Amino acid sequence: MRVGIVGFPLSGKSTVFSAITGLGRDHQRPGDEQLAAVRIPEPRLDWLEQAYSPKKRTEATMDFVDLPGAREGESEHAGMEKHLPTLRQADLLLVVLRAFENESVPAHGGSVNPERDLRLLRDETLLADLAICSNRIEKLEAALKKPSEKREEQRRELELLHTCKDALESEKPLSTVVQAGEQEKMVRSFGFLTQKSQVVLFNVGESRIGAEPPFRPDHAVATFAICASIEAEIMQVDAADRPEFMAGYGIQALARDRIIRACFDGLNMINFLTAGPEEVRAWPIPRGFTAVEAAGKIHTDLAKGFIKAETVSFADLHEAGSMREAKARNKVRLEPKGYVIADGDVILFKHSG
Ligand SMILES: Nc1nc2c(ncn2[C@@H]2O[C@H](COP(=O)(O)OP(=O)(O)OP(=O)(O)O)[C@@H](O)[C@H]2O)c(=O)[nH]1
Ligand SMILES: [Mg+2]
Repeated sequence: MRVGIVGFPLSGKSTVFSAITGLGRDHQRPGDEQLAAVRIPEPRLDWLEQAYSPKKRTEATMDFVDLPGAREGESEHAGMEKHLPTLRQADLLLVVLRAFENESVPAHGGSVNPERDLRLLRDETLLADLAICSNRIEKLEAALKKPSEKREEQRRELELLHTCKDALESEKPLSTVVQAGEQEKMVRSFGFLTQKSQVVLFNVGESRIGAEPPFRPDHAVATFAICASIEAEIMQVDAADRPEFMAGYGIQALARDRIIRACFDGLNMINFLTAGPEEVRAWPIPRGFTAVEAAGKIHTDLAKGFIKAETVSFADLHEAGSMREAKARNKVRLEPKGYVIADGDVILFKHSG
């Protein structure tokens, strides 16, 4: 799972990266792409950890990528063109919009205007995808003039790409036209930017801490307003001292946990949980995964020798207080291979071999 941070120069992308990953600016080398894995908050593990006192606790992680800023003299666009290959590899885009006033930091376009910036960024992504679409259409049309075994496949791809092109030309993101399943598979390798889920982040000034986002953008899976510079600063403080600093700024909770979680949800991922004396652990899987697919995430042997998935929802386990009591209350089910996993299921896979 990879999140790419995008935004105009000096919108605060690297500051947001710091606020989320906790990596200070002194760890970041200007001119280099930065990548860091962050743990996805899973508060249900807190309770499981207490209940099982395991040797180890393991959360799932997600990668965040910050692109290098534009060099002096480079044109003042989002610089996306140069970074397209990196962005296309991301699963989700975290869009950073400048919403803070600070005279010493020049604003893109000469003024602070997040609405305009979002429009311009969207135009850039639409155009970038359109270029890929047109290119591929041309190639496919040429290929279809010659006899080939892949004719039928190529014709279907061409049809889909025409649908994509029409959507892009009427300024619709591809997330609204490409269907999950076969269509998604057909265009996956292109890494269309407008097909990716977007989380939009307004980077507001110190005076607007705690304010609501100024507007709710269309096609965003979640929207946040944060003061990235303050949150990045607080992340540099020892965890034990953070509450005091936060209180000083009137911040109740850092936005990072909610942002990471929103990215996870935006990717349509859920966690199932395993718990025992060795380890309590969160396992990320796409929503809709079956029990046998989930077992395969842990180990291929578990999928191969799959017998049943002993399953209890976290809520039921928590309410019962222990696995023994959950069983006594008939809350623990033996699910077959095709059972569709629900978020927060606590599972023990029964297997042979
Ligand atoms: N006042 C204020 N300044 C901020 C905030 N966020 C970032 N800045 C400042 O804005 C400047 C640019 O921030 P960066 O995080 O480097 O922005 P960027 O988008 O990574 O910039 P490039 O990588 O060069 O495109 C820095 O001087 C930050 O300290 C904020 O929330 N409030
Ligand atoms: Mg930067």
